[in-house]
Amino acid sequence: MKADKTMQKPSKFQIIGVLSVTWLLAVVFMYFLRPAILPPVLNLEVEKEEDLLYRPWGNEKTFTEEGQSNGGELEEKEVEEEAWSSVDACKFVLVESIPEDLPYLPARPAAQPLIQSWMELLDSAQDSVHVASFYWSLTGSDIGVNDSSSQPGEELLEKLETLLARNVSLTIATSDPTLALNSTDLEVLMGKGAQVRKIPMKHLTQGVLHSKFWIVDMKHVYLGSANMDWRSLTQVKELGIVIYNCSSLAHDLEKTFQTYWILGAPGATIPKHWPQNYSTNINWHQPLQGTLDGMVTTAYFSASPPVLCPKGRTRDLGALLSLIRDAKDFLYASVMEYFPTSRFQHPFKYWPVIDNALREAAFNRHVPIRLLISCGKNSDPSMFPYLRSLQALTNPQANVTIDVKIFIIPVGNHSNIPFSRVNHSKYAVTEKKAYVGTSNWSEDYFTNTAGVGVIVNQSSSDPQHPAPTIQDNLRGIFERDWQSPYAISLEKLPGQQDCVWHA
Ligand SMILES: *[C@@H]1O[C@H](CO)[C@@H](O)[C@H](O)[C@H]1NC(C)=O
Ligand SMILES: *[C@@H]1O[C@H](CO)[C@@H](O)[C@H](O)[C@H]1NC(C)=O
Ligand SMILES: *[C@@H]1O[C@H](CO)[C@@H](O)[C@H](O)[C@H]1NC(C)=O
Ligand SMILES: *[C@@H]1O[C@H](CO)[C@@H](O)[C@H](O)[C@H]1NC(C)=O
Ligand SMILES: *[C@@H]1O[C@H](CO)[C@@H](O)[C@H](O)[C@H]1NC(C)=O
Ligand SMILES: *[C@@H]1O[C@H](CO)[C@@H](O)[C@H](O)[C@H]1NC(C)=O
Ligand SMILES: *[C@@H]1O[C@H](CO)[C@@H](O)[C@H](O)[C@H]1NC(C)=O
Ligand SMILES: *[C@@H]1O[C@H](CO)[C@@H](O)[C@H](O)[C@H]1NC(C)=O
Ligand SMILES: *[C@@H]1O[C@H](CO)[C@@H](O)[C@H](O)[C@H]1NC(C)=O
Ligand SMILES: CC(=O)N[C@H]1CO[C@H](CO)[C@@H](O)[C@@H]1O
Repeated sequence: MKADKTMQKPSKFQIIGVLSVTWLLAVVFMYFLRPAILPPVLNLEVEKEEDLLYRPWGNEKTFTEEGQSNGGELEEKEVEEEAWSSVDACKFVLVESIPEDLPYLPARPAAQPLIQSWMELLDSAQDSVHVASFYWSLTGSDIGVNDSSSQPGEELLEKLETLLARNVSLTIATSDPTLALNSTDLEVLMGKGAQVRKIPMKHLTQGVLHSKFWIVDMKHVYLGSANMDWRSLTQVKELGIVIYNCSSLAHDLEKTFQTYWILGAPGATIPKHWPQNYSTNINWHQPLQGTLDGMVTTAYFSASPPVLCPKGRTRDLGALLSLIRDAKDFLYASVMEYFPTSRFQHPFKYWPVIDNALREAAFNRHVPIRLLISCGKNSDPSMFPYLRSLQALTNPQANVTIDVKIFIIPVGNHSNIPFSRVNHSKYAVTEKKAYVGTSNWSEDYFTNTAGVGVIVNQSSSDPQHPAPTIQDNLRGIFERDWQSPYAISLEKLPGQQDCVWHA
């Protein structure tokens, strides 16, 4: 991989001539030699949307505008240095929140209750807790609601305060501006010694910090759809993953946390080149790999937007597209919103990157696809035509299947609680991999918004006694929801309460 090395170090040579020669050589390599040596599925970390729009799967494009390697490339030596640490057990557990009063959702299969896992993580903390969250709103009074379902959130806030009393440090990165204008959670915690930085993502990228993850004692990790919001514990459907006893992945995610932290310093700007110590060599090309309980696990984190991906970090979009491209037997995805457009940049722009990948998987490779999308009182009904368009591709004669269902959580007697009773999960699962992320599937989430994802592949190392893998468990949860009475087909949408279905 000699040419790759040349690509990684051009910044050392300031002479333009050298740069262009290197670039030319590299282009020659990328276009003519590399496809011959490497498998044809490597074009994941695509730099420019034009590439995605017009040549989604064709060419190898691994340069950023600065002419730097996109960092997916690795040197064997580096990889050895960061091999799965021998003390790491790395146990992966799915966690979820189910809104109160869903009597027809089967009790099994189920992931661990999120609130229980969060409380246990905080109880176990001895040294440090790092939290990245879009916003904080852990008490009912934040939004003027007096409801018993806010209690778990309030208990969580108290638990965080006791953490500080136990001399466990608490470091928080959150988005600025915030949604939760009335919340005093952060002031309360700062008063007790928490370190807090508000990351001005609007100023930096015209986006928000939408990531939601925890790093506990630099060895346990939580990542998922839940905000630090009491409604995420009792009123919103959420899905996440906890990785226990895994310092290698915790240290890796900490690098992403540090990208936020540094941008929260007064006057900070996004570095053109992130310093070397923010780089990673745990990524799509080279996930971490380990064996525990007879299970071989590979895993890596992805991040967005691209400007917050130092060298080596796989972009969230690339991770998602690779998952779709790899799928063979099935692809099931649950997302809150589905728009093949931009959502926040005006005028809205068509952005069929994920849409095309789904259609391609269904049409070219006959992968059966199921999408479970949420609808609540605050949903935007203009997404339904896009979903109907996807579903219209279904053609049994051609063995093409794209099924869409809408998950509607009955509001019931919870109408006093605004912006809740929706499915907020964001995950996808194939026979090969599980992806748990924080992004809605529309353009902005991948181009301006800070988000993270984790991609896990497990396989049983003991074919005699195969234990269920993360993919099996996530598929089970998806099927539970898909077959529940809360999942409504697009045709039956008109007339449904608790969902804004009028297009
Ligand atoms: C802030 O609190 C006031 C008083 O409780 C309430 O009326 C208002 O709706 C709250 N604002 C938000 C954004 O929740
Ligand atoms: C909240 O509601 C309970 C009963 O539902 C009541 O006892 C309590 O006083 C209320 N608290 C506030 C702050 O209104
Ligand atoms: C916390 O640290 C402070 C200062 O180092 C010390 O005085 C105090 O005893 C510690 N408290 C606990 C519970 O360890
Ligand atoms: C993490 O490791 C500790 C110490 O080896 C062990 O006691 C604990 O059960 C492990 N946690 C999980 C969730 O496996
Ligand atoms: C990288 O090194 C700088 C300078 O020592 C330090 O301030 C920063 O926190 C480090 N970043 C990471 C991700 O380790
Ligand atoms: C449809 O495609 C799937 C996936 O390639 C394949 O397993 C299945 O046998 C095909 N069915 C028919 C009827 O061709
Ligand atoms: C809300 O409805 C659920 C069942 O639909 C019921 O169990 C619960 O008691 C009700 N709560 C209130 C406050 O009415
Ligand atoms: C998803 O999109 C909706 C509508 O644009 C937005 O309100 C919500 O915050 C987004 N994301 C989350 C929380 O994933
Ligand atoms: C998943 O892991 C197994 C064994 O660890 C490996 O053989 C397989 O190639 C992996 N699959 C993917 C899609 O990475
Ligand atoms: C608790 C939570 O994250 N709620 C979100 C539900 O979805 C709405 C948008 O429909 C968001 O604004 C809320 O933040």
